[in-house]
Amino acid sequence: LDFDRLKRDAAKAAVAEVKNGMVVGLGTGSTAAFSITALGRRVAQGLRIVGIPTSERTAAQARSLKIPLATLKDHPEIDIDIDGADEVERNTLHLIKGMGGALLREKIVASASKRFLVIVDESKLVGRLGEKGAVPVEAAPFGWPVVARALRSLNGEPSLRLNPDGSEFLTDGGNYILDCSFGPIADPVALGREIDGIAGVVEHGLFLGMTSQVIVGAAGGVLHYSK
Ligand code: A5P
Repeated sequence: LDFDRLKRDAAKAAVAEVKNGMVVGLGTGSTAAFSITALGRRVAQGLRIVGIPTSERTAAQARSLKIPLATLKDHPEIDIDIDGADEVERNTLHLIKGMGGALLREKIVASASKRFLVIVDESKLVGRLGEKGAVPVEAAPFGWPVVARALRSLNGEPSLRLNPDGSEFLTDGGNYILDCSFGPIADPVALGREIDGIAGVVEHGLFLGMTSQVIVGAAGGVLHYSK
């Protein structure tokens, strides 16, 4: 399967929903990057929008395509947010996000959006969150060992995210990421609440009850899931 093609198909379908005058949340990651490319093309053809980027990387891409950018101070309410995900739970549309490290800004932007469109290729659909990967947990550098210990007591296996050179990975907010494996998560809402309750946790990658629609690039064509 050509996953880039599937990601691009999903991204294009999402960008078709953007209309003149909208405030648009710009996601982060390889799938979201295709949506920003598609949006840049529409802006070049005369579409008038402003984008709120969810990472420095996304802001740089948007600037290079001359997509006008703004901040949450200008627009605390966003019309539509288009972003990728690492796992999508089929029945609930709950998500795991943050393998790209942008989860904090991504969650703020998604929470401020009237519509949150999630774009994925079909490999991201799961029966249970946690089936494939870890839950990224953003932690204040001062407190990360305490956060790691608390995550272990929730039966997670946290591992501090490192750069290829062995230094600690830093988020745009200057925090660390603990990638925490839980295996298949029976009750994501309860787990999310427990993680939220740990002092030193800045944010976690469980995006629960936030999704408006999932647009899936699949070999047989684009699929739309909403609740
Ligand atoms: C970034 O922090 C993430 O939440 C991404 O949205 C997620 O990791 C999906 O990325 P890909 O589209 O590159 O798989």
